[in-house]
Amino acid sequence: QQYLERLKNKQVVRFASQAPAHPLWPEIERVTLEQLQYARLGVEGGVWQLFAEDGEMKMYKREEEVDGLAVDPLKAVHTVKGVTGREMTHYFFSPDVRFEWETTLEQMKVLETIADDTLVILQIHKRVWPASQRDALFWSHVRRVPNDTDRDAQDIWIACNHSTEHHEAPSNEGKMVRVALTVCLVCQTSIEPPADGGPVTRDHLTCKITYCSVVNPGGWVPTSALRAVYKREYPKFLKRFTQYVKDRCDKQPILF
Ligand code: 6CM
Repeated sequence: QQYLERLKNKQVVRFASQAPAHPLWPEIERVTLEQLQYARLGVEGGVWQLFAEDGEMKMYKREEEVDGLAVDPLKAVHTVKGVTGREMTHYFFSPDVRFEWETTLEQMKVLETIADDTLVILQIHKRVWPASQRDALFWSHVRRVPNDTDRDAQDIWIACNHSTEHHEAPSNEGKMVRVALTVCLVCQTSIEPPADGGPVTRDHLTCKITYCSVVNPGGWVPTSALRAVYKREYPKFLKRFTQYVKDRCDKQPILF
């Protein structure tokens, strides 16, 4: 009994984030859990339009405009072998490796470390002609979520990015147009245990991924040009990012 108590406390310490003390926390908690529910909804029902497909990867969009600006919600599903959900979301969240896979970036700065799992980040994206250059200021949070629908299944991992404000980067300064974004990457690992009862290796892992994104470009941009950029850039991003994580994890111990 004492041992179980100690184990429980150890886990609480290990998994508790320092973020709950921060004023942004209620929003981080709400948006992250909303995004998780949203990602888990299927793409059936006729509102989602398939616009890109490559092997296991499928990308869907809904064409929507706000004040004449395209803000098309995007949802992508993918299945990647040999990695875990924890590894996927870790590399999506970690600013240390962002330039390894994010090709739209010019500069990036961590403005605030709220906790190990929660950051405020300012990004300057490459200019795409004929539009003005864009920046993005968002909090970024990663967490493990116990799988309540199937207790035997692996936990779910989510990384969530959502636009915010910060005194170090007011949006009305400079010539950048600030985009507004809500993005999530939700991952779940499944393990096909070896028939001979041997150890689980990367050959026995499959990671199911859902990536959702809504970006408001924040200022004038021709809708058809924006949609053409998204059609090219989103599949490129997801293929490059997942391949990066596979290569990075290969020959490394598995992080469940
Ligand atoms: O989710 C992705 N990346 C994350 C880390 O960088 C993060 C950032 C998302 C920013 C997306 C906004 C890009 C701004 C694009 C400029 C629009 C102007 C185009 C003008 C066309 C004429 O969540 C991957 C994001 C992949 C984006 C393709």
